[in-house]
Amino acid sequence: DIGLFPQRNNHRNTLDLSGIWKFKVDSLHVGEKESWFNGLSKAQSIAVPGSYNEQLNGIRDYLDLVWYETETYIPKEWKDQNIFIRVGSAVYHAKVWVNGKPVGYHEGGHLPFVFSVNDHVKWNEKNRITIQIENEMRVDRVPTGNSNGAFSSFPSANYDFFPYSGLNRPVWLYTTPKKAYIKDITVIPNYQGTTGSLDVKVEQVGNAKKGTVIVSGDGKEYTQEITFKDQLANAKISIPNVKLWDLENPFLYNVKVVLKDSDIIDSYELETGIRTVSVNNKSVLLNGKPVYLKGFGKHEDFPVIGRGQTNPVMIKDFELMKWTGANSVRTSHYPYDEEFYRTADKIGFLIIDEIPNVGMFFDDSDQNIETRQRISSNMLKEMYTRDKNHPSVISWSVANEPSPFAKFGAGKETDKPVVVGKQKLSELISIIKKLDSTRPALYVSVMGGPESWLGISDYIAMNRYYGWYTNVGNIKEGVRIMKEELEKTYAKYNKPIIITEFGADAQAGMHSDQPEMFTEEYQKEFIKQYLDLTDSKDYVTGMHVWNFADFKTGQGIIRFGGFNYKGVFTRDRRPKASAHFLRERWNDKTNKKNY
Ligand code: E9O
Repeated sequence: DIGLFPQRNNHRNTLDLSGIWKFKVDSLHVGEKESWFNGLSKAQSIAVPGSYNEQLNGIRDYLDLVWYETETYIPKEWKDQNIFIRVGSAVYHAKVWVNGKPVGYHEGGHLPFVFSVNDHVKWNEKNRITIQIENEMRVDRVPTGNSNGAFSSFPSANYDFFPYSGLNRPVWLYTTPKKAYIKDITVIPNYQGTTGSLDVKVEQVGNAKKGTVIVSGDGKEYTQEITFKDQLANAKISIPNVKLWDLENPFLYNVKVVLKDSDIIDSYELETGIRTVSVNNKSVLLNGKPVYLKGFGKHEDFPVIGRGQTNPVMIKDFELMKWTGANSVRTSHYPYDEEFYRTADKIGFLIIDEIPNVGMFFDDSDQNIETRQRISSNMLKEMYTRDKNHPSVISWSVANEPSPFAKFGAGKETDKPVVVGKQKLSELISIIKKLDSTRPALYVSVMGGPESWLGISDYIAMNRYYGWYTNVGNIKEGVRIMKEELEKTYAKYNKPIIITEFGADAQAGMHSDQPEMFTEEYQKEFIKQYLDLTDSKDYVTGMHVWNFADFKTGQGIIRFGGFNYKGVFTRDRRPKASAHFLRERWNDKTNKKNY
Protein backbone atom coordinates (compact mmCIF):
# COMPACT_ATOMS: atom_id res chain seq x y z
CA ASP A 1 0.00 0.00 0.00
CA ILE A 2 1.09 3.57 -0.64
CA GLY A 3 -1.51 5.83 0.92
CA LEU A 4 -1.93 9.50 0.27
CA PHE A 5 1.12 11.65 1.02
CA PRO A 6 1.09 12.28 4.80
CA GLN A 7 -0.79 15.43 5.74
CA ARG A 8 -1.38 17.39 8.94
CA ASN A 9 -4.80 18.99 9.50
CA ASN A 10 -7.68 18.91 12.00
CA HIS A 11 -8.17 15.19 11.44
CA ARG A 12 -4.70 13.88 10.62
CA ASN A 13 -1.22 14.21 11.99
CA THR A 14 2.36 13.51 10.90
CA LEU A 15 5.73 12.86 12.48
CA ASP A 16 8.80 12.95 10.25
CA LEU A 17 11.40 10.60 11.72
CA SER A 18 14.33 12.11 9.79
CA GLY A 19 17.44 12.48 11.90
CA ILE A 20 20.28 10.39 13.24
CA TRP A 21 19.36 6.71 13.47
CA LYS A 22 21.24 3.66 14.78
CA PHE A 23 22.83 1.50 12.09
CA LYS A 24 24.44 -1.93 12.05
CA VAL A 25 25.90 -4.14 9.33
CA ASP A 26 24.76 -7.79 9.44
CA SER A 27 27.16 -9.50 7.05
CA LEU A 28 26.79 -12.84 8.86
CA HIS A 29 22.97 -12.74 8.66
CA VAL A 30 22.53 -13.29 12.37
CA GLY A 31 20.32 -10.29 13.10
CA GLU A 32 16.96 -12.04 12.92
CA LYS A 33 18.17 -15.08 14.91
CA GLU A 34 19.62 -12.78 17.54
CA SER A 35 16.46 -10.65 17.59
CA TRP A 36 18.14 -7.39 16.65
CA PHE A 37 14.61 -6.02 16.27
CA ASN A 38 14.55 -5.92 20.08
CA GLY A 39 17.32 -3.31 20.06
CA LEU A 40 20.58 -2.80 18.15
CA SER A 41 23.62 -3.09 20.37
CA LYS A 42 27.01 -1.57 19.50
CA ALA A 43 25.40 0.31 16.65
CA GLN A 44 26.85 3.15 14.62
CA SER A 45 25.13 6.48 13.91
CA ILE A 46 23.76 7.27 10.48
CA ALA A 47 21.69 10.03 8.90
CA VAL A 48 18.21 9.34 7.50
CA PRO A 49 17.41 10.20 4.75
CA GLY A 50 20.67 9.39 2.98
CA SER A 51 22.35 6.45 1.32
CA TYR A 52 24.60 4.67 3.78
CA ASN A 53 27.39 3.84 1.31
CA GLU A 54 29.49 6.98 1.73
CA GLN A 55 28.47 7.99 5.24
CA LEU A 56 30.48 5.36 7.10
CA ASN A 57 33.97 3.97 6.61
CA GLY A 58 34.49 0.83 4.56
CA ILE A 59 30.92 0.06 3.39
CA ARG A 60 30.82 1.81 0.03
CA ASP A 61 30.34 -1.43 -1.91
CA TYR A 62 28.58 -3.38 0.85
CA LEU A 63 25.08 -4.26 -0.38
CA ASP A 64 24.10 -7.07 1.96
CA LEU A 65 21.97 -6.89 5.14
CA VAL A 66 21.95 -3.75 7.25
CA TRP A 67 19.72 -2.67 10.14
CA TYR A 68 18.37 0.77 11.00
CA GLU A 69 16.71 1.73 14.26
CA THR A 70 15.16 4.81 15.79
CA GLU A 71 13.05 5.47 18.87
CA THR A 72 10.23 7.90 19.37
CA TYR A 73 7.43 8.77 21.76
CA ILE A 74 4.04 8.97 20.14
CA PRO A 75 1.90 11.95 21.20
CA LYS A 76 -1.00 10.92 23.46
CA GLU A 77 -3.36 12.89 21.20
CA TRP A 78 -2.88 10.09 18.65
CA LYS A 79 -4.58 7.52 20.92
CA ASP A 80 -7.88 7.41 19.10
CA GLN A 81 -6.34 7.56 15.61
CA ASN A 82 -5.12 4.99 13.08
CA ILE A 83 -1.34 5.08 13.02
CA PHE A 84 0.74 4.19 9.98
CA ILE A 85 4.42 4.03 9.18
CA ARG A 86 5.42 5.25 5.73
CA VAL A 87 8.86 4.62 4.28
CA GLY A 88 9.59 6.97 1.36
CA SER A 89 12.12 4.63 -0.25
CA ALA A 90 14.18 1.69 0.95
CA VAL A 91 16.65 0.24 -1.53
CA TYR A 92 16.06 -2.62 -2.23
CA HIS A 93 14.30 -5.06 0.09
CA ALA A 94 13.00 -3.95 3.47
CA LYS A 95 11.45 -5.53 6.56
CA VAL A 96 9.93 -3.39 9.28
CA TRP A 97 9.42 -4.07 13.00
CA VAL A 98 7.71 -1.87 15.57
CA ASN A 99 8.56 -2.62 19.19
CA GLY A 100 9.96 -5.96 18.10
CA LYS A 101 6.83 -7.01 16.19
CA PRO A 102 7.01 -7.50 12.41
CA VAL A 103 4.66 -5.15 10.54
CA GLY A 104 5.54 -5.86 6.91
CA TYR A 105 8.05 -6.06 4.12
CA HIS A 106 8.46 -4.44 0.71
CA GLU A 107 10.40 -5.21 -2.42
CA GLY A 108 11.84 -2.55 -4.73
CA GLY A 109 13.52 0.80 -4.22
CA HIS A 110 12.38 4.36 -4.98
CA LEU A 111 8.69 3.90 -4.16
CA PRO A 112 6.97 4.41 -0.82
CA PHE A 113 5.20 1.81 1.29
CA VAL A 114 2.85 2.01 4.24
CA PHE A 115 2.03 -0.36 7.12
CA SER A 116 -0.56 -0.05 9.83
CA VAL A 117 1.04 -0.06 13.29
CA ASN A 118 -2.07 0.40 15.46
CA ASP A 119 -1.62 -2.91 17.23
CA HIS A 120 2.00 -2.38 18.17
CA VAL A 121 2.45 1.14 19.50
CA LYS A 122 3.07 1.93 23.16
CA TRP A 123 2.00 5.00 25.09
CA ASN A 124 4.00 6.85 27.75
CA GLU A 125 7.18 5.11 26.64
CA LYS A 126 9.44 5.09 23.64
CA ASN A 127 8.56 3.09 20.54
CA ARG A 128 11.35 1.29 18.72
CA ILE A 129 11.23 1.27 14.92
CA THR A 130 13.55 -1.17 13.19
CA ILE A 131 14.12 -1.52 9.46
CA GLN A 132 16.23 -4.24 7.92
CA ILE A 133 17.40 -3.57 4.36
CA GLU A 134 19.44 -5.38 1.76
CA ASN A 135 20.38 -4.48 -1.80
CA GLU A 136 22.05 -7.56 -3.23
CA MET A 137 22.64 -7.47 -6.97
CA ARG A 138 20.44 -10.31 -8.22
CA VAL A 139 19.06 -11.32 -11.61
CA ASP A 140 15.56 -11.82 -10.25
CA ARG A 141 15.30 -8.17 -9.24
CA VAL A 142 14.33 -4.90 -10.91
CA PRO A 143 16.70 -3.44 -11.90
CA THR A 144 18.80 -6.53 -12.36
CA GLY A 145 22.26 -7.12 -11.01
CA ASN A 146 24.82 -9.85 -11.56
CA SER A 147 23.44 -10.67 -14.98
CA ASN A 148 26.80 -10.91 -16.70
CA GLY A 149 25.34 -8.19 -18.87
CA ALA A 150 26.74 -5.43 -21.04
CA PHE A 151 28.10 -3.23 -18.28
CA SER A 152 31.17 -4.77 -16.77
CA SER A 153 31.40 -3.04 -13.44
CA PHE A 154 31.77 -3.52 -9.73
CA PRO A 155 29.36 -3.78 -8.00
CA SER A 156 28.03 -5.90 -10.82
CA ALA A 157 24.81 -4.34 -12.11
CA ASN A 158 23.12 -4.24 -15.49
CA TYR A 159 23.21 -0.42 -15.42
CA ASP A 160 25.93 2.11 -14.71
CA PHE A 161 24.62 4.27 -11.84
CA PHE A 162 25.99 3.37 -8.43
CA PRO A 163 23.60 1.14 -6.45
CA TYR A 164 23.24 3.55 -3.52
CA SER A 165 21.45 1.74 -0.72
CA GLY A 166 19.47 2.25 2.44
CA LEU A 167 16.82 4.70 3.59
CA ASN A 168 17.11 7.27 0.82
CA ARG A 169 13.93 9.13 1.73
CA PRO A 170 12.19 10.17 4.95
CA VAL A 171 10.31 7.75 7.18
CA TRP A 172 7.08 9.07 8.63
CA LEU A 173 4.50 8.14 11.18
CA TYR A 174 1.11 9.56 10.35
CA THR A 175 -2.47 9.21 11.46
CA THR A 176 -5.93 9.06 9.98
CA PRO A 177 -9.24 9.10 11.84
CA LYS A 178 -10.42 5.72 13.19
CA LYS A 179 -14.08 5.96 12.35
CA ALA A 180 -13.50 6.36 8.61
CA TYR A 181 -10.83 7.94 6.48
CA ILE A 182 -10.02 8.97 2.93
CA LYS A 183 -7.83 6.25 1.49
CA ASP A 184 -7.26 7.54 -2.01
CA ILE A 185 -8.18 10.40 -4.31
CA THR A 186 -7.88 10.32 -8.08
CA VAL A 187 -8.38 13.56 -9.95
CA ILE A 188 -8.83 13.57 -13.70
CA PRO A 189 -8.64 16.99 -15.31
CA ASN A 190 -10.19 18.02 -18.60
CA TYR A 191 -11.66 21.04 -20.33
CA GLN A 192 -14.04 21.98 -23.15
CA GLY A 193 -13.64 25.46 -24.53
CA THR A 194 -13.31 27.75 -21.54
CA THR A 195 -14.91 25.34 -19.08
CA GLY A 196 -12.66 23.10 -17.05
CA SER A 197 -13.66 19.92 -15.26
CA LEU A 198 -12.23 17.82 -12.49
CA ASP A 199 -13.44 14.25 -12.07
CA VAL A 200 -12.70 13.41 -8.48
CA LYS A 201 -12.82 9.78 -7.39
CA VAL A 202 -12.73 9.21 -3.64
CA GLU A 203 -12.11 5.93 -1.87
CA GLN A 204 -12.67 5.58 1.86
CA VAL A 205 -11.96 3.01 4.51
CA GLY A 206 -14.98 2.82 6.82
CA ASN A 207 -18.62 3.65 6.37
CA ALA A 208 -19.02 7.38 6.18
CA LYS A 209 -22.18 8.06 4.21
CA LYS A 210 -21.36 11.34 2.61
CA GLY A 211 -18.70 13.81 1.75
CA THR A 212 -17.94 17.07 0.02
CA VAL A 213 -15.48 17.98 -2.68
CA ILE A 214 -14.43 21.61 -2.70
CA VAL A 215 -12.30 23.05 -5.47
CA SER A 216 -10.77 26.50 -5.05
CA GLY A 217 -7.84 28.60 -6.17
CA ASP A 218 -9.16 31.16 -8.62
CA GLY A 219 -10.92 33.20 -5.94
CA LYS A 220 -14.09 31.11 -6.21
CA GLU A 221 -15.22 27.86 -4.64
CA TYR A 222 -16.89 24.98 -6.42
CA THR A 223 -18.57 22.53 -4.08
CA GLN A 224 -20.22 19.20 -4.67
CA GLU A 225 -21.77 16.78 -2.20
CA ILE A 226 -20.90 13.12 -2.72
CA THR A 227 -22.56 9.92 -1.54
CA PHE A 228 -20.62 6.71 -1.01
CA LYS A 229 -21.52 3.36 -2.42
CA ASP A 230 -19.20 0.44 -1.62
CA GLN A 231 -16.78 2.96 -0.13
CA LEU A 232 -16.44 4.80 -3.44
CA ALA A 233 -17.80 8.17 -4.50
CA ASN A 234 -17.39 10.50 -7.47
CA ALA A 235 -17.70 14.19 -8.05
CA LYS A 236 -17.55 16.05 -11.31
CA ILE A 237 -16.71 19.69 -10.77
CA SER A 238 -17.22 22.17 -13.54
CA ILE A 239 -15.07 25.31 -13.59
CA PRO A 240 -16.11 28.22 -15.80
CA ASN A 241 -13.32 30.44 -17.20
CA VAL A 242 -10.83 27.74 -16.39
CA LYS A 243 -7.20 28.64 -15.80
CA LEU A 244 -5.24 25.91 -17.50
CA TRP A 245 -1.94 24.56 -16.18
CA ASP A 246 0.78 25.23 -18.73
CA LEU A 247 4.47 26.09 -18.87
CA GLU A 248 3.98 29.88 -18.75
CA ASN A 249 1.35 29.80 -16.05
CA PRO A 250 1.30 26.56 -14.08
CA PHE A 251 -1.96 27.38 -12.34
CA LEU A 252 -2.90 25.03 -9.51
CA TYR A 253 -6.35 24.37 -8.08
CA ASN A 254 -6.82 23.16 -4.55
CA VAL A 255 -8.98 20.05 -4.23
CA LYS A 256 -10.32 19.42 -0.74
CA VAL A 257 -12.18 16.24 0.09
CA VAL A 258 -14.24 16.05 3.27
CA LEU A 259 -15.76 12.91 4.76
CA LYS A 260 -18.78 13.22 7.03
CA ASP A 261 -21.72 11.70 8.86
CA SER A 262 -23.37 14.19 11.14
CA ASP A 263 -19.93 15.71 11.78
CA ILE A 264 -16.81 16.04 9.69
CA ILE A 265 -14.76 12.85 10.06
CA ASP A 266 -11.76 13.39 7.81
CA SER A 267 -10.38 15.77 5.21
CA TYR A 268 -7.52 15.83 2.75
CA GLU A 269 -6.26 18.52 0.39
CA LEU A 270 -4.16 18.30 -2.72
CA GLU A 271 -3.12 20.65 -5.49
CA THR A 272 -3.57 19.79 -9.12
CA GLY A 273 -3.69 21.48 -12.48
CA ILE A 274 -6.11 21.32 -15.37
CA ARG A 275 -4.37 20.35 -18.57
CA THR A 276 -4.47 17.61 -21.17
CA VAL A 277 -1.67 15.60 -22.72
CA SER A 278 -2.01 13.90 -26.07
CA VAL A 279 0.00 12.84 -29.08
CA ASN A 280 -0.54 13.31 -32.80
CA ASN A 281 1.70 11.95 -35.54
CA LYS A 282 4.33 14.66 -35.05
CA SER A 283 4.21 16.02 -31.53
CA VAL A 284 3.34 15.62 -27.92
CA LEU A 285 0.54 18.09 -27.22
CA LEU A 286 -0.05 19.98 -24.01
CA ASN A 287 -3.55 21.45 -23.97
CA GLY A 288 -3.83 20.59 -27.64
CA LYS A 289 -0.71 22.55 -28.61
CA PRO A 290 2.60 20.95 -29.66
CA VAL A 291 5.23 21.14 -26.94
CA TYR A 292 8.89 20.65 -27.80
CA LEU A 293 10.52 18.82 -24.91
CA LYS A 294 13.90 20.36 -24.07
CA GLY A 295 15.71 18.91 -21.15
CA PHE A 296 17.64 16.11 -19.56
CA GLY A 297 17.85 12.67 -18.14
CA LYS A 298 18.99 13.00 -14.54
CA HIS A 299 19.89 11.14 -11.41
CA GLU A 300 19.26 11.65 -7.74
CA ASP A 301 22.96 11.81 -6.99
CA PHE A 302 25.20 13.97 -4.85
CA PRO A 303 28.50 13.47 -3.01
CA VAL A 304 28.20 11.71 0.37
CA ILE A 305 24.39 11.91 0.37
CA GLY A 306 24.25 9.46 -2.53
CA ARG A 307 20.65 9.02 -3.58
CA GLY A 308 19.34 10.52 -0.33
CA GLN A 309 16.61 13.15 -0.45
CA THR A 310 18.22 16.62 -0.41
CA ASN A 311 15.78 19.42 -1.02
CA PRO A 312 18.40 22.16 -1.56
CA VAL A 313 20.00 20.15 -4.38
CA MET A 314 16.56 19.33 -5.82
CA ILE A 315 15.61 23.03 -5.91
CA LYS A 316 19.03 23.97 -7.32
CA ASP A 317 18.66 21.39 -10.10
CA PHE A 318 15.34 22.87 -11.21
CA GLU A 319 16.94 26.33 -11.13
CA LEU A 320 19.81 25.16 -13.32
CA MET A 321 17.54 23.29 -15.71
CA LYS A 322 15.47 26.45 -16.11
CA TRP A 323 18.69 28.44 -16.55
CA THR A 324 19.53 26.31 -19.59
CA GLY A 325 16.05 26.90 -20.99
CA ALA A 326 14.90 23.32 -20.39
CA ASN A 327 11.22 22.59 -19.84
CA SER A 328 11.22 18.88 -19.12
CA VAL A 329 13.03 15.97 -17.50
CA ARG A 330 12.86 12.20 -17.36
CA THR A 331 13.17 10.66 -13.91
CA SER A 332 15.81 8.27 -15.20
CA HIS A 333 15.95 5.53 -13.99
CA TYR A 334 13.47 5.39 -11.10
CA PRO A 335 10.69 7.53 -9.62
CA TYR A 336 12.20 10.48 -7.72
CA ASP A 337 11.39 11.84 -4.31
CA GLU A 338 7.84 13.20 -4.04
CA GLU A 339 8.99 16.79 -3.41
CA PHE A 340 10.48 16.77 -6.91
CA TYR A 341 7.01 16.38 -8.48
CA ARG A 342 5.39 18.89 -6.12
CA THR A 343 8.03 21.43 -7.17
CA ALA A 344 7.59 20.67 -10.88
CA ASP A 345 3.82 21.22 -10.50
CA LYS A 346 4.46 24.65 -8.98
CA ILE A 347 7.12 25.93 -11.38
CA GLY A 348 5.67 24.42 -14.56
CA PHE A 349 8.05 21.65 -15.57
CA LEU A 350 7.19 18.48 -17.49
CA ILE A 351 8.12 15.00 -16.28
CA ILE A 352 8.42 11.65 -17.97
CA ASP A 353 8.03 9.37 -14.97
CA GLU A 354 10.03 6.13 -15.12
CA ILE A 355 9.95 2.94 -13.05
CA PRO A 356 13.28 1.37 -11.98
CA ASN A 357 13.11 -1.12 -14.86
CA VAL A 358 16.61 -0.55 -16.30
CA GLY A 359 18.61 -2.87 -18.51
CA MET A 360 15.97 -5.59 -18.65
CA PHE A 361 16.66 -8.60 -20.91
CA PHE A 362 14.80 -11.68 -22.06
CA ASP A 363 17.38 -14.39 -22.81
CA ASP A 364 16.98 -15.79 -19.32
CA SER A 365 15.06 -18.55 -17.54
CA ASP A 366 11.29 -18.19 -17.84
CA GLN A 367 11.13 -17.96 -14.09
CA ASN A 368 13.45 -14.94 -13.86
CA ILE A 369 11.62 -13.23 -16.71
CA GLU A 370 8.27 -13.78 -14.97
CA THR A 371 9.58 -12.63 -11.59
CA ARG A 372 10.98 -9.41 -13.02
CA GLN A 373 7.76 -8.82 -14.95
CA ARG A 374 5.70 -9.22 -11.78
CA ILE A 375 7.94 -6.78 -9.90
CA SER A 376 7.86 -4.28 -12.78
CA SER A 377 4.07 -4.33 -13.01
CA ASN A 378 3.84 -3.79 -9.24
CA MET A 379 6.20 -0.85 -9.57
CA LEU A 380 4.03 0.63 -12.32
CA LYS A 381 0.97 0.41 -10.10
CA GLU A 382 2.83 1.95 -7.20
CA MET A 383 4.24 4.78 -9.30
CA TYR A 384 0.82 5.49 -10.79
CA THR A 385 -0.83 5.54 -7.36
CA ARG A 386 1.83 7.87 -6.01
CA ASP A 387 2.11 10.29 -8.93
CA LYS A 388 -1.24 10.23 -10.77
CA ASN A 389 -2.47 13.63 -9.57
CA HIS A 390 0.58 15.65 -10.66
CA PRO A 391 -0.06 17.86 -13.69
CA SER A 392 3.71 17.89 -14.28
CA VAL A 393 3.68 14.18 -15.09
CA ILE A 394 3.00 13.99 -18.81
CA SER A 395 4.04 10.42 -19.63
CA TRP A 396 4.88 7.08 -18.09
CA SER A 397 8.04 5.18 -18.98
CA VAL A 398 7.81 1.43 -18.38
CA ALA A 399 11.48 0.59 -19.03
CA ASN A 400 14.85 2.05 -19.93
CA GLU A 401 16.99 0.27 -22.53
CA PRO A 402 15.50 -3.19 -22.38
CA SER A 403 17.22 -5.55 -24.76
CA PRO A 404 16.42 -9.08 -25.92
CA PHE A 405 19.85 -10.14 -24.72
CA ALA A 406 21.81 -9.36 -21.57
CA LYS A 407 24.68 -8.32 -23.81
CA PHE A 408 22.66 -6.03 -26.15
CA GLY A 409 22.03 -6.66 -29.83
CA ALA A 410 18.84 -6.76 -31.89
CA GLY A 411 18.69 -10.42 -32.85
CA LYS A 412 16.30 -11.70 -35.49
CA GLU A 413 12.57 -10.98 -35.46
CA THR A 414 11.88 -14.65 -34.76
CA ASP A 415 14.37 -15.10 -31.90
CA LYS A 416 12.53 -16.05 -28.74
CA PRO A 417 13.98 -13.20 -26.62
CA VAL A 418 12.89 -10.70 -29.29
CA VAL A 419 9.35 -12.08 -29.34
CA VAL A 420 9.07 -12.47 -25.56
CA GLY A 421 10.59 -9.04 -24.90
CA LYS A 422 8.11 -7.31 -27.17
CA GLN A 423 5.24 -9.11 -25.52
CA LYS A 424 6.41 -8.27 -21.99
CA LEU A 425 7.01 -4.61 -22.76
CA SER A 426 3.65 -4.31 -24.52
CA GLU A 427 2.05 -5.86 -21.47
CA LEU A 428 3.65 -3.23 -19.20
CA ILE A 429 2.42 -0.47 -21.49
CA SER A 430 -1.10 -1.85 -21.47
CA ILE A 431 -1.06 -2.18 -17.67
CA ILE A 432 -0.27 1.51 -17.19
CA LYS A 433 -2.69 2.55 -19.94
CA LYS A 434 -5.47 0.60 -18.29
CA LEU A 435 -4.76 2.48 -15.06
CA ASP A 436 -4.46 5.82 -16.83
CA SER A 437 -6.01 6.67 -20.16
CA THR A 438 -5.03 10.33 -19.87
CA ARG A 439 -1.27 10.10 -20.41
CA PRO A 440 0.86 8.60 -23.17
CA ALA A 441 3.14 5.70 -22.25
CA LEU A 442 6.44 4.58 -23.71
CA TYR A 443 9.52 2.51 -23.20
CA VAL A 444 12.98 3.97 -23.80
CA SER A 445 14.94 2.11 -26.46
CA VAL A 446 18.66 1.36 -26.58
CA MET A 447 20.69 1.83 -29.76
CA GLY A 448 21.20 -1.39 -31.64
CA GLY A 449 18.00 -2.87 -30.18
CA PRO A 450 15.17 -4.48 -32.19
CA GLU A 451 13.44 -2.11 -34.57
CA SER A 452 10.20 -4.07 -34.25
CA TRP A 453 9.81 -3.01 -30.61
CA LEU A 454 9.84 0.74 -31.27
CA GLY A 455 6.20 0.99 -32.34
CA ILE A 456 4.73 -0.18 -29.03
CA SER A 457 5.25 3.28 -27.50
CA ASP A 458 2.74 6.13 -27.95
CA TYR A 459 5.70 8.24 -28.98
CA ILE A 460 9.06 6.74 -29.71
CA ALA A 461 11.87 7.25 -27.22
CA MET A 462 15.45 6.63 -28.33
CA ASN A 463 18.75 6.67 -26.46
CA ARG A 464 21.40 7.16 -29.15
CA TYR A 465 25.16 7.65 -29.00
CA TYR A 466 26.45 7.36 -32.57
CA GLY A 467 29.68 9.32 -32.36
CA TRP A 468 30.39 8.15 -28.84
CA TYR A 469 29.76 4.44 -28.16
CA THR A 470 29.93 3.68 -31.89
CA ASN A 471 31.62 5.75 -34.58
CA VAL A 472 33.99 6.64 -31.79
CA GLY A 473 35.46 10.13 -32.17
CA ASN A 474 33.55 10.74 -35.40
CA ILE A 475 30.59 13.01 -34.71
CA LYS A 476 29.91 13.66 -38.37
CA GLU A 477 29.52 10.00 -39.23
CA GLY A 478 27.53 9.46 -36.03
CA VAL A 479 25.05 12.17 -36.96
CA ARG A 480 24.71 10.74 -40.46
CA ILE A 481 23.65 7.40 -38.99
CA MET A 482 21.32 9.14 -36.56
CA LYS A 483 19.67 10.91 -39.47
CA GLU A 484 19.18 7.67 -41.35
CA GLU A 485 17.66 5.95 -38.36
CA LEU A 486 15.32 8.85 -37.60
CA GLU A 487 14.03 8.97 -41.17
CA LYS A 488 13.61 5.23 -41.39
CA THR A 489 11.83 5.00 -38.04
CA TYR A 490 9.44 7.84 -38.78
CA ALA A 491 8.63 6.43 -42.20
CA LYS A 492 7.82 3.09 -40.60
CA TYR A 493 5.77 4.22 -37.58
CA ASN A 494 4.53 7.72 -38.30
CA LYS A 495 4.83 8.61 -34.60
CA PRO A 496 6.65 11.50 -32.92
CA ILE A 497 10.14 10.76 -31.67
CA ILE A 498 12.00 12.00 -28.61
CA ILE A 499 15.71 11.39 -28.20
CA THR A 500 15.68 10.57 -24.49
CA GLU A 501 19.46 10.23 -24.29
CA PHE A 502 22.35 11.56 -26.35
CA GLY A 503 25.63 12.92 -25.11
CA ALA A 504 29.32 12.46 -24.55
CA ASP A 505 31.59 12.31 -21.53
CA ALA A 506 33.55 15.48 -20.84
CA GLN A 507 36.03 16.09 -18.06
CA ALA A 508 35.42 19.68 -16.93
CA GLY A 509 38.51 21.73 -17.70
CA MET A 510 39.79 19.45 -20.45
CA HIS A 511 40.04 21.29 -23.76
CA SER A 512 41.18 20.85 -27.33
CA ASP A 513 41.18 23.12 -30.36
CA GLN A 514 39.66 20.45 -32.58
CA PRO A 515 36.93 18.54 -30.71
CA GLU A 516 38.39 15.42 -29.17
CA MET A 517 36.70 12.84 -26.96
CA PHE A 518 36.42 13.73 -23.24
CA THR A 519 36.95 17.45 -23.84
CA GLU A 520 34.29 20.09 -23.24
CA GLU A 521 34.53 21.00 -26.93
CA TYR A 522 33.67 17.47 -28.06
CA GLN A 523 30.66 17.25 -25.74
CA LYS A 524 29.39 20.60 -26.94
CA GLU A 525 29.94 19.75 -30.60
CA PHE A 526 28.20 16.37 -30.17
CA ILE A 527 25.14 18.02 -28.60
CA LYS A 528 25.15 20.83 -31.17
CA GLN A 529 25.26 18.55 -34.19
CA TYR A 530 22.47 16.35 -32.84
CA LEU A 531 20.33 19.46 -32.23
CA ASP A 532 21.13 20.83 -35.69
CA LEU A 533 19.94 17.57 -37.19
CA THR A 534 16.75 17.21 -35.18
CA ASP A 535 15.79 20.89 -35.53
CA SER A 536 15.16 20.08 -39.16
CA LYS A 537 12.76 17.23 -38.33
CA ASP A 538 9.27 18.36 -37.42
CA TYR A 539 8.41 14.94 -35.97
CA VAL A 540 11.15 15.14 -33.34
CA THR A 541 9.11 16.19 -30.34
CA GLY A 542 11.93 16.42 -27.83
CA MET A 543 15.64 16.27 -27.09
CA HIS A 544 16.85 15.19 -23.66
CA VAL A 545 20.58 15.43 -23.14
CA TRP A 546 22.22 12.67 -21.15
CA ASN A 547 22.95 13.82 -18.49
CA PHE A 548 22.09 16.88 -16.46
CA ALA A 549 25.13 16.37 -14.18
CA ASP A 550 28.07 14.00 -13.77
CA PHE A 551 27.08 11.12 -11.53
CA LYS A 552 28.59 8.25 -9.57
CA THR A 553 28.86 4.84 -11.21
CA GLY A 554 30.26 1.47 -10.23
CA GLN A 555 33.90 0.84 -11.07
CA GLY A 556 34.71 -0.06 -14.67
CA ILE A 557 37.21 0.68 -17.38
CA ILE A 558 35.01 3.30 -19.04
CA ARG A 559 34.20 5.01 -15.71
CA PHE A 560 37.35 6.93 -14.81
CA GLY A 561 37.33 7.65 -11.08
CA GLY A 562 33.94 5.97 -10.76
CA PHE A 563 31.88 8.54 -12.62
CA ASN A 564 29.87 9.00 -15.79
CA TYR A 565 30.99 12.40 -17.12
CA LYS A 566 28.14 13.00 -19.53
CA GLY A 567 26.80 15.78 -17.34
CA VAL A 568 26.56 19.25 -18.83
CA PHE A 569 27.10 20.28 -15.22
CA THR A 570 29.76 18.78 -12.99
CA ARG A 571 28.66 16.75 -10.01
CA ASP A 572 28.85 19.88 -7.85
CA ARG A 573 26.64 21.68 -10.40
CA ARG A 574 29.15 23.90 -12.22
CA PRO A 575 28.40 24.45 -15.92
CA LYS A 576 30.62 22.94 -18.59
CA ALA A 577 30.82 24.60 -22.03
CA SER A 578 27.78 22.62 -23.22
CA ALA A 579 25.58 24.01 -20.43
CA HIS A 580 26.36 27.54 -21.65
CA PHE A 581 25.75 26.38 -25.20
CA LEU A 582 22.33 24.90 -24.33
CA ARG A 583 21.39 28.08 -22.49
CA GLU A 584 21.90 30.05 -25.68
CA ARG A 585 20.33 27.49 -27.94
CA TRP A 586 17.22 26.78 -25.88
CA ASN A 587 16.54 30.45 -25.16
CA ASP A 588 16.94 31.54 -28.77
CA LYS A 589 13.48 32.77 -29.74
CA THR A 590 14.39 32.86 -33.44
CA ASN A 591 14.78 29.06 -33.40
CA LYS A 592 11.47 27.64 -34.60
CA LYS A 593 11.82 24.61 -32.31
CA ASN A 594 11.58 26.84 -29.24
CA TYR A 595 7.80 27.09 -29.38
C1 E9O B 1 21.67 4.42 -19.97
C2 E9O B 1 22.33 5.38 -19.03
O1 E9O B 1 21.90 5.09 -17.72
N1 E9O B 1 22.20 4.59 -21.31
C3 E9O B 1 23.65 4.45 -21.39
C4 E9O B 1 24.27 5.57 -20.54
C5 E9O B 1 25.80 5.63 -20.60
O2 E9O B 1 26.34 6.74 -20.66
C6 E9O B 1 23.84 5.32 -19.12
O3 E9O B 1 24.42 6.20 -18.22
O4 E9O B 1 26.44 4.60 -20.54
C7 E9O B 1 24.13 4.39 -22.79
C8 E9O B 1 23.96 3.03 -23.38
C9 E9O B 1 24.72 2.90 -24.65
C10 E9O B 1 24.67 1.51 -25.18
C11 E9O B 1 25.63 1.35 -26.31
C12 E9O B 1 25.45 0.04 -26.98
C13 E9O B 1 26.24 -0.03 -28.23
C14 E9O B 1 25.83 -1.25 -29.01
C15 E9O B 1 25.73 -1.01 -30.44
